Amino acid sequence: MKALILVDIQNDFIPGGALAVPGGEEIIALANQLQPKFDLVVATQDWHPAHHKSFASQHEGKQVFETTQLQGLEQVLWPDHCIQGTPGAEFSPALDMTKVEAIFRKGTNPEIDSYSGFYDNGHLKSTALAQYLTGKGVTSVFLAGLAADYCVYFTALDALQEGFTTSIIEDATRAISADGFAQAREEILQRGGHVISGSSIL
Ligand code: VGL
Ligand code: ZN
Repeated sequence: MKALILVDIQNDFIPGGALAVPGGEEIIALANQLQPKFDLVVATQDWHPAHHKSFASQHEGKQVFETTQLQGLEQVLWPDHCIQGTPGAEFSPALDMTKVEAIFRKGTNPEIDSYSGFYDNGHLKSTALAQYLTGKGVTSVFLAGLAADYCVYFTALDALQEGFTTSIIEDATRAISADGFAQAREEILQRGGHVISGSSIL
C-alpha cells in the first residue's frame, strides 16, 4: 500500500504567511492532483503553542533565523508561526482535504521543535504516524509539502529509518533555502530514498 503524506501545507508557509516558503502556493494544484493516485492520504500540521521555544521572540536579543541550542540540539530561531488555533496554522483553503484520512499534529511541546511528522527533533516522543501507516498496510510513502529542506526532509529521514520505501515528490515541494534542499536531496538518495517528479505518478 502506498501513502501520500502532505507535509505542513498551512497558510503560514505560503506567501503572505509568517514563515512563507518561496513559491509555496505553487505546489497545491499538484498535491491535489496526486491524491487520487494513492491508497491513503494523510497530512501533518505544524501546531505550536504561542510561546514555543523555536520562536526567536522567546529568546531575548536573538533575531529571526539566528541559531541557538535547544535540548542540546542546534535550533534555527523562526518567526512566530503556526500558532494553535490561528488562521496561519490552518491548512491552505486551496488544499483538497476530502481524501485526508488523518492529521498528525507536531511541535506541540514548547521545549523542543519537531520537523518530522514522525518524531520531535530529539526523537523523544512519537506522533504514532509510523504505527498508523503500518496498521493500514502501508509500505511506501511519498512526500509532498513544505518546506523541502526542513519538515519534508526530516519526515523523509524518519520514514527511511522506520523502514518505509520513501520518495520525495520534488515538484510538489518548495524549499526555504535551495542550498539546504540540494544537501538534503543528496542525503535522502544516499540513504536509499528516492526523489521523483509528480508526472511519474500521474
Ligand atoms: C517548518 C520551520 C519551522 C516546516 C516548520 O514545516 O518545514 N519549518 N517549522
Ligand atoms: Zn514550526
